[in-house]
Amino acid sequence: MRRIVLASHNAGKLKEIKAYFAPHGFEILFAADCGCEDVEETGTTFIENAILKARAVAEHVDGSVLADDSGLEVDALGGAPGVYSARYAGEHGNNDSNIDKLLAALKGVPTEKRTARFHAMMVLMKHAQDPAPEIFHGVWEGRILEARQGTGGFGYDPVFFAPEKNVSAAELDLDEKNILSHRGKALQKMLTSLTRND
Ligand code: ITT
Repeated sequence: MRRIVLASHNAGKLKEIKAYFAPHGFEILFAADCGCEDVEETGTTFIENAILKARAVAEHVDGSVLADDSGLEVDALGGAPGVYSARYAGEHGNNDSNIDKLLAALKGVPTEKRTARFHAMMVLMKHAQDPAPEIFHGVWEGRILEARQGTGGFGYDPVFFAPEKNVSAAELDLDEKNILSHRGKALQKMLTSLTRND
């Protein structure tokens, strides 16, 4: 069993990443359970923030650390909320207010102009001084609905329309979301890399 510490305090991410790796013999530990504090995300790009998060946790634990910096890029909003996705409406992690703000910002924008995508930038660091962390990027193309649909997932899932299935991301089960999502695609690249020499 190989162990990887996830440098995240987001339970939604942990659930998806754990489920993805479980059949492949990887145990994913939550940084929150290792007593690691949340680091301030001062970067203006996903990659900067992912590296900051991974390094902060790697300084406190032995072994590999994985960080996931992710977010939503909405074309009609010039790429917002982007790296500010978790705190778009002010309070970090308030999914309900974030969605309300997004729907208000897109009020009156026609369906064809509501295009958006999720990004997941994953950084795998062997230790805090690792000069060459591995980077895996996944993208999920879709559009923003006019109202919430479904109760699964987390974050913006209820308003993210997944064209592959004609439903919102919150109407997919965990395994379906992991096949289609930005996170699932980044994890697939990571798994390929981790198992290349097995
Ligand atoms: P950690 O930094 O502790 O990992 P966080 O929630 O602060 O948790 P980010 O800074 O990467 O993480 O922000 C990601 C935000 O983007 C997240 O809070 C959601 O609002 C949104 N997001 C990312 N992936 C998502 C997904 O699969 N479904 C819905 N929303 C997602």
